[in-house]
Amino acid sequence: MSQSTLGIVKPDAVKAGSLGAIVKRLEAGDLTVVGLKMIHLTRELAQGFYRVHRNRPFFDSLTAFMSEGPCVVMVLQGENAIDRWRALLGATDPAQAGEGTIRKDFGQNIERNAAHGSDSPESADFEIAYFFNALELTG
Ligand code: 3AN
Repeated sequence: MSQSTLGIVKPDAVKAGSLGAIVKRLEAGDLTVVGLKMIHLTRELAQGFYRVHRNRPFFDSLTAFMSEGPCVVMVLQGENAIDRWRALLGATDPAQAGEGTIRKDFGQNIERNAAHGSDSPESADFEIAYFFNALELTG
């Protein structure tokens, strides 16, 4: 079943110049980019995006990080895209992530972990609509 998922190349990875390498990984993994833009999130937009984590101890630090510089948000499509993108990302904590995964190779720590992927179809629907309207998506 073809699915859509939201990917973010986070501010740490954009600043490090890893955007192209990360996009190359997902294209090599047979995911198709159907929407993409670079944005500099405000603190409020980051808080809204991560609202499910609002009561977690890392919420303030996470939303400060996500608004510290530009990030790239993208919609990825393909068979089973949600799980396949998360497999390419690896575990949330780069120290636990498998060899050859994006977070292992580009992440610094559990917060500054290079990239994001939706974790369920419901999250993907919310997250894609948070950043994109229909005119900005080609698929
Ligand atoms: P994932 O992005 O792997 O689905 P979530 O949804 O549990 O992980 O966490 C969302 C984001 O919050 C992570 N990508 C990471 O940047 C940050 N995060 C998660 N757990 C921690 C933690 N214990 N300390 C700091 N930041 C965290």
